[in-house]
Amino acid sequence: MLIQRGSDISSSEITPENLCHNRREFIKTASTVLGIAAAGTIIVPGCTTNVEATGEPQAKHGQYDTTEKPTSLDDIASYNNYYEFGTGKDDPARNSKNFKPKPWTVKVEGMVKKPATYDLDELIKGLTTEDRIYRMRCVEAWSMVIPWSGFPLANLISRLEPTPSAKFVEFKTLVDPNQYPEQRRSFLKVLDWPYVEGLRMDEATNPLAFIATGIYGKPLPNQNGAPLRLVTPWKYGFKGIKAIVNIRFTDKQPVNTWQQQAPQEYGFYANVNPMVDHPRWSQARERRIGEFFKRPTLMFNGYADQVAQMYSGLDLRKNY
Ligand SMILES: Nc1nc2c(c(=O)[nH]1)N[C@H]1C(S)=C(S)[C@@H](COP(=O)(O)O)O[C@H]1N2
Ligand SMILES: [Mo]
Repeated sequence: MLIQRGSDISSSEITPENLCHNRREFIKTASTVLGIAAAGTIIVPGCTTNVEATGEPQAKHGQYDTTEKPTSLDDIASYNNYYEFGTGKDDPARNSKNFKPKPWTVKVEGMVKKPATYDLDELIKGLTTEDRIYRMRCVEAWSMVIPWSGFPLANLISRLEPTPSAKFVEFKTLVDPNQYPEQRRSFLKVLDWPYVEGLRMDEATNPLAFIATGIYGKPLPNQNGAPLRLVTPWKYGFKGIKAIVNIRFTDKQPVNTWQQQAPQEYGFYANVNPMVDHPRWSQARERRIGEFFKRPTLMFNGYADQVAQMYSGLDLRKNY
């Protein structure tokens, strides 16, 4: 199989893009030199996105960050898939205004040395927060570039100490009909609740697998999965389960929600693959939100260098 490598991504506009993406450094420097309080919105010349300078110490441009222009916070937080709040793209923003991401508990269970119901603050206390600017490719053939903050899933997993028998990790979203309008329906349900996702253990501990708690250096908007959601940028967006309340370690491959819903259309792996079309549409191209023309979709969403080796023995046509 031909695998397009991350380094093949067009670098035509790398200079202006770099200028924008080194904006944190730019803002810090500008703030110091010009004596601007590092708090308001600073518009970096030549960048089309307004950038918030939070005054928080920010990590440097990291090895996993894309240099592409991030999608605006406005688009990231107003064009969503979160069926618990409704199936329209604007339903999550509208219907999640009163959602309560705090207090929050996460139940850790299964093949793990430290099973417990943790308060979220306690669960993630001491984990170092990082920024990751990742592409996100929805199976519906649109994409965004999102500057997440959070921590590698591997760091959380290692503190929970799964036993050697654990081969997969399964996640579940909150069930709360008081907060999620779609969970109040007793017939014509759009999905079976809770929303479930899973990863093989090697995928879950791959350095790219990330738990996001923020976007653009601010807490995660409710519509994007507050207070914590999974991010696996080489997989279709539906693997990125939101508002996680349950983490279970198991030796059996989990049945994720979309696979259970339509097994002929969605599988467990959901690796981005431009050569395997969805039964009802092509996956060869995608529309970047905010852009007009479609662009080619890259194998593993451009992350082949980091993830391809995990699937070397796997027929990616069968294991879609
Ligand atoms: N609980 C839950 N998680 C979910 C979904 C959902 O409907 N419910 N939708 C998924 C899909 S299809 C996508 S593309 C991403 C969208 O994430 P975003 O709204 O933050 O861009 O969330 C994923 N996580
Ligand atoms: Mo999606």
